[in-house]
Amino acid sequence: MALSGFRHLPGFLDRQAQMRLKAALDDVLEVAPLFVPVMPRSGRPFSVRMTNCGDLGWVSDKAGGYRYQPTHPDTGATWPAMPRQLTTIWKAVADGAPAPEACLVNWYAPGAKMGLHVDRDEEDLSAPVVSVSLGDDAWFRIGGRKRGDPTEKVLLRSGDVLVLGGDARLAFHGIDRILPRTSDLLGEAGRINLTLRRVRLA
Ligand code: MD3
Ligand code: FE
Repeated sequence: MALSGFRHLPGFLDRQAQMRLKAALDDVLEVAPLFVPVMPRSGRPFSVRMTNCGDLGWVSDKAGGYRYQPTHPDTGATWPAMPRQLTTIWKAVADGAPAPEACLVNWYAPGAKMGLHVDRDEEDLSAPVVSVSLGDDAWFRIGGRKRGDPTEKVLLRSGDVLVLGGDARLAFHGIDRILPRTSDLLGEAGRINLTLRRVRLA
């Protein structure tokens, strides 16, 4: 892997830690149901459903585009607090970056994917993004700073953590596909990815 700031920590969470995190997320989902984000201008829906926890959440709709806001786009309620397990993971791997403000929860049903993109809606682009995978395996793809740069694929499994800092922070990346029923953690086919992010400058 040519990108210096890319760290893959396979099996960072053991099965018990994954189950505890899943239980905490069930509480988040009860208060902040999954919504369908829609692309700016085209109005095309994402195949991934989303919600958030923490002070800020990432949302997207046709009129307002990509942004962070303190409230759920459908219910208008403030996002639920970030579970303690997540701030603990951030402290362990984020190299002293200021506290995370947003946790984007991505839900992949079988067939859902996420095209190659760069995450740059955050004001603080010096903090890493920390990703936690739960449930079915997925093929993650990461390239370079330019869309045409060569890419590599990495299999992400339940309990894996990724740290995307340095060069990797502004790299193109996406999810090609999930491998339904490769994990029994969620009790149904699908995958959850959590991304912890610092949004504003500290
Ligand atoms: C590399 N999520 O939410 S996580 C996203 O599995 C996103 O749901 C994917 O891309 C998922 O924006 C990939 C790994 C990841 C997350 C953020 C990154 C890789 C990243 C930000 C910059 C570079
Ligand atoms: Fe991303």
